Amino acid sequence: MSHPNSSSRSSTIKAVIFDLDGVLVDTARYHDQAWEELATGFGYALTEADRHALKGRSRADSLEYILEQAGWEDADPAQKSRWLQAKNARYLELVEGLTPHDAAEGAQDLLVQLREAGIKLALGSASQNATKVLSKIGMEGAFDSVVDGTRTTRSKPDPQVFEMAASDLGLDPKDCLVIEDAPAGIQAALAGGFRTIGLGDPVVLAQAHRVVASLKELSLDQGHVLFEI
Ligand code: B16
Ligand code: MG
Repeated sequence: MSHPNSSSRSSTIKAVIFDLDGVLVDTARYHDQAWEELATGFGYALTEADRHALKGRSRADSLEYILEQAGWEDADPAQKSRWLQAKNARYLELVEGLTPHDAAEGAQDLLVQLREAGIKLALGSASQNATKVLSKIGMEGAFDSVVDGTRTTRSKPDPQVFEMAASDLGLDPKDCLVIEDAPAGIQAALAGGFRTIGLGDPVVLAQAHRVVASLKELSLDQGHVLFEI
């Protein structure tokens, strides 16, 4: 049975748009840790559901979400700004030691295979630290388009980040595949008319056209059919 979001005629994709944190590199855990330390300061313990909800959201939206959960939504804007700076400073400390060895398993091979197959590559990340992280893992210059939190004005689950990437590439969303680890990212891609692969838990990412546990499962050696969703 086809996915409810599948078009009746599937065609081979022309571009893959990669999320960064949690897809190309396991920095999602560093975002989690930095938010957890901050929230502990309010006396709020992040839950597993909070972690999933925070993934893929912008820094400012993430803080609003946590403050709402903690009952602190009326916090002073100047204090919010200090918290955002503190969270980012902690995140930057945590990613400081990243090297190309920290790239997700199978990521580098997949980028090379896609490039050799003539498929365009883009990054679609909410992070304002994306170029720094890309450079640390040796992926600067690997993409035809980089859309990150320094370019977007709307946070996932809004499709803006992926729409900008498709526009940069001159492609229609239906010809692009988005690979995401966050429910908000899958929702964003579906809202924009993209095809989707979720990376992670099939229950959490049930809305995706397909879910894999590792990028290694997406080798083109297994045939282009993998991308004909
Ligand atoms: P920053 P992605 C997202 O990156 C993260 O998933 C999310 O947890 C984070 O809050 C957001 O970037 C903003 O990151 O604070 O570095 O600007 O998954 O969209 O690549
Ligand atoms: Mg992510």
